[in-house]
Amino acid sequence: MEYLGEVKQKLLQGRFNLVVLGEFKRGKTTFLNALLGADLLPTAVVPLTSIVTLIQYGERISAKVTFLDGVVEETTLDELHLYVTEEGNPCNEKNVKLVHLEYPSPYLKDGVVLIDTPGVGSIYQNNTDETYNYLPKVDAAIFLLSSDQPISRSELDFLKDIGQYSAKTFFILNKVDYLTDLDKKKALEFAKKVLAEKVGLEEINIYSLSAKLALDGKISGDDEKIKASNLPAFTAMLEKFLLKEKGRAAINATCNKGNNAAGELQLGLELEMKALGIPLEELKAKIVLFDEMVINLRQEQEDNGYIFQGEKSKVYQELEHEITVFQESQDIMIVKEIEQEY
Ligand SMILES: Nc1nc2c(ncn2[C@@H]2O[C@H](COP(=O)(O)OP(=O)(O)O)[C@@H](O)[C@H]2O)c(=O)[nH]1
Ligand SMILES: [Mg+2]
Repeated sequence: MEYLGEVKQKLLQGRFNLVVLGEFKRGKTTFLNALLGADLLPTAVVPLTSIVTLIQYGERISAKVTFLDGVVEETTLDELHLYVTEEGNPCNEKNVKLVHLEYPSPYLKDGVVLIDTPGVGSIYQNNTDETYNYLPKVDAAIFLLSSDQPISRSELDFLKDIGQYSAKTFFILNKVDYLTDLDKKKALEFAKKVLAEKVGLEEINIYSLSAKLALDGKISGDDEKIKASNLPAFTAMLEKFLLKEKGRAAINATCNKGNNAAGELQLGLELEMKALGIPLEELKAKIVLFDEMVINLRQEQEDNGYIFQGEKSKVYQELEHEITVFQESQDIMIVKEIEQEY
């Protein structure tokens, strides 16, 4: 519930969290680097990103590490891997909470915060936890699928969870440099079909691209590579979205968060009512027992009454009998005495 305060703060400051999500090794970090046009964040063939990294606008490049105890330290891009990767910071032994980067990219203007997450599904549970913990802060998501891997069960489950928070989710089918043009088309159609069927998404914005090719092209200034990567089709759409729909999406995402908070409250209340309901049930059972006891007591009282009445009349009868016997004996004695006298 406490995150509602954070959400309000974010809305007031005009911040918009655009979070890159997906399973590990789908190319999330490579894609962010390609979008920003520089080798900023470390990438690798093994599950690498272990810490959430926020990239905000800044006139000059800077990097800050926030630790779990609240301490903030400046660092450099070269040393970033010591904090944000599973290799440099195994199981987050350095107790890093977040990493903030500042970078002068036009995508980051107007309060856009690009966020790299460790992703889900790797053997490192702490990476999945980090990503899940970040979901409530998502305004819009860029979800990466990879064309060399079929969509997995955990990706589909994760997508259902994202839908509760994100106002808009863009899909990227990455690593299409592995495919021929015909296969690209087939892979794209297949991904769309699976997402529609399994996640129930009606409107799917899915772009096939090669983050690796785009990054190579941007670093080497090779326009042909950039064009072949298909990144420009995605960035054209993203720019339009950030310019025109970002505000509405931020409000929708805030509404989603409000709904979730209300849902949590309702669940809490239901649980509380249930907890109250247990003694109530017990009380009801006790009342039934009590009523039964009262009925039994009444019956016993009635029975005792009958017994008492019976006993009473028995005593009367005996008394009457004794009186009669006494009377008769007295009569006889009186008659005898009278006879003796006269
Ligand atoms: N062939 C190819 N490899 C890619 C592409 N994008 C990323 N990779 C590689 O996939 C591996 C994982 O990338 P990374 O960005 O670290 O994935 P993350 O775990 O999702 O952040 C790295 O070896 C990247 O070089 C791509 O478009 N094509
Ligand atoms: Mg990564």
